[in-house]
Amino acid sequence: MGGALGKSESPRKGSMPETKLEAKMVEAMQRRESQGSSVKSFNTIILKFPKIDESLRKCKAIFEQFDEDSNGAIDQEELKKCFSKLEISFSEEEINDLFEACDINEDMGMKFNEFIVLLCVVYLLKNDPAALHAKSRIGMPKLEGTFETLVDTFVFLDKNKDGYVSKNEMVQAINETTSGERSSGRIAMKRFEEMDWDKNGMVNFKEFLFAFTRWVGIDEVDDEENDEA
Ligand SMILES: [Ca+2]
Ligand SMILES: [Ca+2]
Ligand SMILES: [Ca+2]
Repeated sequence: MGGALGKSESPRKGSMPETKLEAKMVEAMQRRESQGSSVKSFNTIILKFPKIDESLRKCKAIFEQFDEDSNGAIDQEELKKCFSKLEISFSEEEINDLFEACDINEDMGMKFNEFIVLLCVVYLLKNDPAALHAKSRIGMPKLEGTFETLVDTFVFLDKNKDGYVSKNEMVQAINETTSGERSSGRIAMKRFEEMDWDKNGMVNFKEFLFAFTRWVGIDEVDDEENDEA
């Protein structure tokens, strides 16, 4: 592992929000972080993987419902209809920003894993005090429990509550779990590198979610059906 010496936790390098949407995401995350996390260890999260996986897969029906032309992806128009049906009130600009942010393979469509990430980001953003009275934030009460678990996990990992998970924080979380096993540092690094896909040393909530869908194996299932490349 490269010499990770020097300044402990060098402050906020690379952690400035790059887009308006990311700034909002960080703000919403920090608001949520002030409420703390019920997650006690990384292990408890791993134990929840199968349940989270199952719940997210049920999302497939929703996905198919909104993929009106059944081409395996939700395009911008389909997404707008989806939002209006779920009564998620976002401006046109916000929807476009979200779409762009979650379309990581840049094919102008939300594939299943991208759609899940998008919904979960929406869930986070809708955690505003004004909406607290609402029972359901995005019109899918069953899924929202799973989304909350994912948010809670991120809150657990983000020790300094700046809205990003740094490499050090990931190492810390894994070390707490496996108390001093020699392999744990390497596992933490590997997990972190899987999450930090733009390699700037910081993981935001969106990156975390994409990694998560990969860990539970959701993108694979989706890819089998779409073999245009
Ligand atoms: Ca479609
Ligand atoms: Ca895409
Ligand atoms: Ca952090």
